[in-house]
Amino acid sequence: MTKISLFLASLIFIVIYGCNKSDDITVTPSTTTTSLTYNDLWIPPTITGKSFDLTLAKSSKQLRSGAKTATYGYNGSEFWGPTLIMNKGDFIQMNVTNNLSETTTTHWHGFHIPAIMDGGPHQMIEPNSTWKPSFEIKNNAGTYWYHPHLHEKTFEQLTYGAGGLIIIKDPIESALALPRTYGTDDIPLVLTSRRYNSDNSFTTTEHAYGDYAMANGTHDAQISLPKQLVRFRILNAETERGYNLGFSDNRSFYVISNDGGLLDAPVSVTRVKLAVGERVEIVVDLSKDEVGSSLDMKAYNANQEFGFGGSEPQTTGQFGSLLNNKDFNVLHINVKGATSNAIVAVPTKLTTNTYWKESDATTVRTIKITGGQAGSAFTFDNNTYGFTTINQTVKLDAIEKWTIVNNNIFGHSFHIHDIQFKIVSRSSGAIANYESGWKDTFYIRTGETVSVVAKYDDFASSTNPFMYHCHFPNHEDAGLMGQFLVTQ
Ligand SMILES: [Cu+2]
Repeated sequence: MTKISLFLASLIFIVIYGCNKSDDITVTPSTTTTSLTYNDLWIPPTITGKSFDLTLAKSSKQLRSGAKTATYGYNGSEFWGPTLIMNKGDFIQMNVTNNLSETTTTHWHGFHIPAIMDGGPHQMIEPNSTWKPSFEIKNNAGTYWYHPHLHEKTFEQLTYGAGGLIIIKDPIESALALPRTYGTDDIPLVLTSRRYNSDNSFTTTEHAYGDYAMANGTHDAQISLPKQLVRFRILNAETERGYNLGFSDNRSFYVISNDGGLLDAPVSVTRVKLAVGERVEIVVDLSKDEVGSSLDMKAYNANQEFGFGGSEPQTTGQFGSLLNNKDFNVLHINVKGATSNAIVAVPTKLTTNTYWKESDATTVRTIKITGGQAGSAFTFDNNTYGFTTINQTVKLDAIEKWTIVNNNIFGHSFHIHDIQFKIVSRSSGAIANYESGWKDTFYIRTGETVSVVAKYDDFASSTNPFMYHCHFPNHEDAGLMGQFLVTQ
C-alpha cells in the first residue's frame, strides 16, 4: 500500500467506525447481514393480573425497505403479542378473540392445566368468536409462552407472528435478588428468523429456516442495557433452527432457569443451546463494561454436529438459509449507566427442586420417531397423527418414564403437554447442566435416545387428550404428533 492509499483507508475507517450515535449506529457488516444499521429491539407491552383479553388479528410491519410485510399480532401488535404476567396460585380468566378470517387455537405452552383449557388442536377458536378458558396457575415462576396450535396451520400462523411470552411469578423467585425490571434489566428475547418473497411478504410455503435473524420481531436488533447484572428470558421460536448462544467476547454468564422454572443454583456457562420451543433465563454481568461500549449476543452456529437445526451447508431451498452453518448476531448490546436499583451479584442458591428419579417410574413407555425417509412424513411409532386417535393412556397420578428414540435422519425438538418432566438420561452422553431443571421440551439428536420422568397429576379426562409432538411446527403439522389421555 502507498502512503496515500493508507491515508485514504484510515480516513474511510474513521468515517465508517469513528462516530457512533446511540440510535443509528454504523457498524461493521457481519458475515451474515448486509445491513449497516441496527433497529431498536421491540419490547412487547405487558398485561398483568388475573383476567387477560387477547385478540388475534392481521397486521403489518415495516421489516425491510419497500412494502410492509403482512403479519399477525395479538392486541394490535405488528408482530407477536403482549407479555402476560401472572402469579402462581391465581385463578386466571383468559378471553381469546379470533379476528382472523381463519380458525386458530391458543396453547399455553408449559402450563399444567386441564386438557380442555390447554389450547391444543381441539380447542378451536372460529373467526369472530371468543374462547374463554379459566384455570389455576400451578407452574413455578418462569418463562412460558402462548401460540397457535391448530393442526396443519401451526407453522403458517407462527410464521405470520402469532405468539407471546408469559412470565409467571411466585414467592420463591420474588424473594431472590434477581434483575426483574421488565424491559430495563429483565429483557424478553424471542429468537426466530424469516424468509421473504420478492414483494416483502413472509415465505409461508414449508421451509426449515428463515434467512434473516429476528429478535422480538426486530431484524438487526440492538438494545441499551445498564452497567449491572441483566437477565434475559430467551425463547427459541424458530421453525427448525437451534441456537448455540454466547457473547462476542466469550464471557461467562449464568443460566438461572429453564423451561419449568429456577434451577437449584445458577450454572456458569459460555454457551447455551436452545432448541425450538425451549426457554432459558440467563443473567449476564455488564458491571465491568465501560459505559458506551458494546458487545453482541450471538448464535455460534457454525460447525455444529449433523442434525442440529441450521447446520446444513446450503444457503437456499427447503433446508437452506443464509444463516446456516454460520455464527450470527442475535442482539447488539450498548452499555449505559447503571440504574439506582442495580443487582450486582447472582444469588448462589436459587431454589430446592425435588425431581422425579428413574426409580420412581411405575410405567415405562417407548416412543419412536419414525418415517421421514424418501420423502415420507415423520411419524411417531409409524402412526400418522389422528385427531380422534388416542396413542397413549396414562393413569392419573402415575409417575412415568417416557423414552424417546430418534433413529432418524435429523434432530428434533420433543414437547409433552400437561406436565414438567426431568431429563434422566441421554444416550449420547451427559445431560447438559443448563437443562438440569424442570423441562417441557428437549432437543433429541439424530441417533439419540432420551428418557424423561414426570408425574401426570391433577387433571384427568376420559375424552380430552393432551398432545406430545415435535415442536418443529412444520413437523407437527405433517403428523409428528400424538395424543394421550390421563384417566382416573
Ligand atoms: Cu421434528
